[in-house]
Amino acid sequence: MSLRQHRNTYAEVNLQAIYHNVQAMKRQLKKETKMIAVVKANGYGHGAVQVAKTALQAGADYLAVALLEEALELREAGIDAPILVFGYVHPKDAQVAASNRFTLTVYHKEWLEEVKKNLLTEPLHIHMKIDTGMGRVGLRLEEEIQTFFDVLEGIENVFLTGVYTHFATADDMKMNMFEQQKETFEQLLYYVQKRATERLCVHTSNSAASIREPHDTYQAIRFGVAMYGLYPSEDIYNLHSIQLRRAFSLHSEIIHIKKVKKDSIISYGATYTARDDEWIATLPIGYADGWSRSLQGFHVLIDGKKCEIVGRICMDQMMIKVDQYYPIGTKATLIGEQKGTEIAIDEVAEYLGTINYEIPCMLTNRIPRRYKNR
Ligand code: PMH
Repeated sequence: MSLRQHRNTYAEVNLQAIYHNVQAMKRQLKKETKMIAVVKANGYGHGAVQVAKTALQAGADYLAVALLEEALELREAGIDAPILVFGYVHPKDAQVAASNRFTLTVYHKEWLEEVKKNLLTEPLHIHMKIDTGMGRVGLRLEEEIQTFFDVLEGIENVFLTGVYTHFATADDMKMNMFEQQKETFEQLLYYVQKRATERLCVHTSNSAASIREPHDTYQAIRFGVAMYGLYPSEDIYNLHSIQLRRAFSLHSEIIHIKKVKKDSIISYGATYTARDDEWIATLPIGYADGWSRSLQGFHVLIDGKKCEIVGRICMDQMMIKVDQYYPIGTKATLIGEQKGTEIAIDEVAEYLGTINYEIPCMLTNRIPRRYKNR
């Protein structure tokens, strides 16, 4: 899309911050603990290839994505590191995974039975997923684990090299479900290790668990949201045990400005009426960019000052109320810092009633990502 070079609305991703966050986490881990950098969903909206390269330079050992397509994107960009795919990959695509040296997540004996029908020309590594309470995917019972191994042992070229689970409440210091999941995992891990033929890479910790208990992590951690400089929750932030740097900011510029008379109407649905004679500026960003219509009433920064988003947010544009005339081309910051004032991703998330994870992910690929390395 040629828009990528020409648009004056863009996200800026500070790769130096990502580098810092990887190293800050690594310093807290035991020396032998590996780091799996989670770059699914286009690196949580930051750009998978650039984040992956930066994370590897900073000392991450593996990458993880959700989809086969996402893994292929990394390989096509020349990234050679081991890649774990968290999500479901159809058995017919096992050969593609094997040829590209991807590690797949498996939690069905039926999946193995399908793969068994066609001999893979290269070895395929898999990690077993155990469901210890998240209720999403994974083996839950000892019997399921035993039958999984029964099928696996009859298949050539498929090797179990790891086992993992995922926590539902590691970011919430009050929930003891975290402890229960750890306990369930320990119990089921016993049966897995008893039948495994090689030493497994065991991993359970997401960002929250890694920050809470950096020394209690098995062989690897899966480092996601904190790598991007976002705390998984207020509880984790309040531990004050790691200083993260935010990597993402979002900018646009004024493309039109006018003084409207008191009682003038702004935008679709006539939901805003000027309370006075007011300066109204237009910014070229809208809900088709992922800047949700629900952000009406929130604010952006112009000249370091918070300016209200007035009227309905349109598909490609929105209006803001400014305190004075500003020339066309004046920079607007929607996320990030301007003259010492900041709009954090967490504030946008709170206004929308969601979590910080969702904000960079929801901004579509109409918004080019620019990379800063200093
Ligand atoms: N491991 C798995 C299996 C995950 O799904 C995720 C994030 C992570 C690790 C990293 O978690 P973190 O970003 O909290 O460090 N998965 C998701 C998800 O599915 N929805 O929100 C986050």
